[in-house]
Amino acid sequence: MPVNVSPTASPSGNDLEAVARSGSRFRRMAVRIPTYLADVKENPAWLPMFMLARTMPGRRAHWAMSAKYKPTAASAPSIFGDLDAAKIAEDLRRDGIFANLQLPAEIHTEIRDFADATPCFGNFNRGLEFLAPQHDEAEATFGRSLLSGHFFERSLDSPGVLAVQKDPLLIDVARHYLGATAQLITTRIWWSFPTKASSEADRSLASLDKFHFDLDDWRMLKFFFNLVDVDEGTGPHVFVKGSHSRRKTKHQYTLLVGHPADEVLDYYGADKAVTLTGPAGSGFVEDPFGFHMGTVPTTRPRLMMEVGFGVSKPSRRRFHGEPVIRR
Ligand SMILES: O=C(O)CCC(=O)C(=O)O
Repeated sequence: MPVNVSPTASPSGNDLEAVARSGSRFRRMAVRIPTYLADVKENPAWLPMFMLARTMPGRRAHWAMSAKYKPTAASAPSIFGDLDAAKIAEDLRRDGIFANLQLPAEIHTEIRDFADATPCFGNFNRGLEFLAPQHDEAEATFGRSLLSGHFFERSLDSPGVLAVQKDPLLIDVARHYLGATAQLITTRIWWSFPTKASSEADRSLASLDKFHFDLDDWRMLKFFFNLVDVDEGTGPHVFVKGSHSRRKTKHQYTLLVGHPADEVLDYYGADKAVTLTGPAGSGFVEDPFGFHMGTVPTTRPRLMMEVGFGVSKPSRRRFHGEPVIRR
């Protein structure tokens, strides 16, 4: 069954705004500075991308210069069945999102079992290692709330994760949308947990409860899969349709990628925000230059998978979602 794309009723604009406004602008930028420095050190070409890819003229120029994809052979068989990559890319160009993917049961079940049995790292911190079913005990042991649990490079120890990452539909859609140079830049699985007192910095690091756009490459595409049943209480992903292709000037000429919910919803349309609930295995693909966010689960943990594509050399550290830790 596909993911449900419903206009976002919850969390409400007001709730979102209250969360998105917490934390000063300087604090929000300061949190990211070590990440920026590490990125420019690893790849100096990151800097022009970081400055210009947020502007519509910069993006359009880069897109215009890119090599177009000309498929030569028929698509190879896919675990997603008979989906048309060119048609999905068309939907992506119009809406910024396509939400009708479903993983076979044996694949999402294997990944779920793997994620229950393999230790993850809390709040992106390799010092906070625990098993997801023991989340409450881990919070007590570490004496702090654990909002997320990442697997980093361990993600690739799951055969199900590898099967999804390598599926021919993904690269086919990515090439149709991003052009001939599309390449894999991320593969990660992670938990988000209901937790009593997460900090604004932890939520910001986990991309939760704040509309933002991604700026890890000139052009990107991300496939996401809900690996457990996701409803309103499980911290669903939210995407603002159409926000990938038109941009308020203020959202182009700023260093901040996160913006208050009222500002985002007023400009791009509250009716354009869709909440991606759905059964285990449901998935969607989005252009993450569009405004999006995860939300903090309130009832049950969410297990999520992401496979990302870009057009530049991938960052070694970000490949499995690892930010620079500020501790
Ligand atoms: O947890 C989520 O659903 C959001 C993830 C996200 O914002 C991202 O990967 O950029």
